[in-house]
Amino acid sequence: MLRTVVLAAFTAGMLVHGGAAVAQTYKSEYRLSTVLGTAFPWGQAGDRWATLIKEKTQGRINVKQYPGVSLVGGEQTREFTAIRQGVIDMAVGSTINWSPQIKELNLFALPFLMPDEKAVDALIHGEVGKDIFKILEKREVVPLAWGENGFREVSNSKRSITTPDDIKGLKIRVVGSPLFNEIFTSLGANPTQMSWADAQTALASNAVDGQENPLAVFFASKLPGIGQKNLTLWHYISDPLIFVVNKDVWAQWTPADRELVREAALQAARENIENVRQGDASVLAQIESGGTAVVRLTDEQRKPFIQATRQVYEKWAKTIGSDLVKKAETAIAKR
Ligand code: X2X
Repeated sequence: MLRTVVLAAFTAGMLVHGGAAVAQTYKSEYRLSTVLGTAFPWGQAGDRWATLIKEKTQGRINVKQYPGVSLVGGEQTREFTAIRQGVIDMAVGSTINWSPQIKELNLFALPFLMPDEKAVDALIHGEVGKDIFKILEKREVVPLAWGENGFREVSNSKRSITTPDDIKGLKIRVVGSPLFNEIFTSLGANPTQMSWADAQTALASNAVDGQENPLAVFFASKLPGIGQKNLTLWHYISDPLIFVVNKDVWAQWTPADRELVREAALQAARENIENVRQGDASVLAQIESGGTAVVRLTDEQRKPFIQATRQVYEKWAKTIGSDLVKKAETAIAKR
């Protein structure tokens, strides 16, 4: 019904008033959800997408960003459901946060699957990325582009981590799917699941000892200032971001505007990935000069971590789908 009205308005608008008639059928504001705000590459990505949409559509589509997943009261693992329900119109969301609803997204959290940025690119810009977009389309959202939160490194307030033994007994905050609990349990740690908002309070009060997040998040959240003085670069997983639009919202827009929203997403996502990757070196330098002890694991030092988590990897590969995991492993081997 709505679609018919929009199309009719579009046709009439084309014939009679140029683009003007179209705008009347659009919402006055589209709500864009992100977990992090503009102090972080993730929030900047959402902000940039919104700005580009406004520019490209000459104001026909007006997007407002809601950071802190405030549209779902900060409960980031409920974001995907809220997009489907139309509580959220569009999002730049993390594979981790949506993985409780879409089991295939756990792929990116298989421990030590992606050793470097080229491996990430082999997935998101290859067949695997296309397969996952098809899965999202079946779940009634419109996926437009892949961005990046980044490689997740582990920090804690107690001691340097260079071997799995060092992580034993540490209380580590994790998020998202049960896969994270299993990874940290396999390493002998004591994982506890909570939202990012709660995590910062828990870290500050020493209710938990550690956490894992990309360098840009660690730094801009000022975690060293709340006692997170030990950081280990182990590159165990990288969390891609996905730019999506609710399917009914998408259907409201004219084909020409949809194309502009897609172009805007692709551009914002490209810039986001560049920002994260180019920013990492300077962020790391600032972390180190601020007094955080940084351990860089060598390939040799990573091996016992890979071994310790291997059973979890194999178990979850079946949950995710062995074909998809094999496709990912092959794409990474060929990178
Ligand atoms: O909660 C986290 O750790 C964060 C901010 O990285 C995500 O939303 C996945």
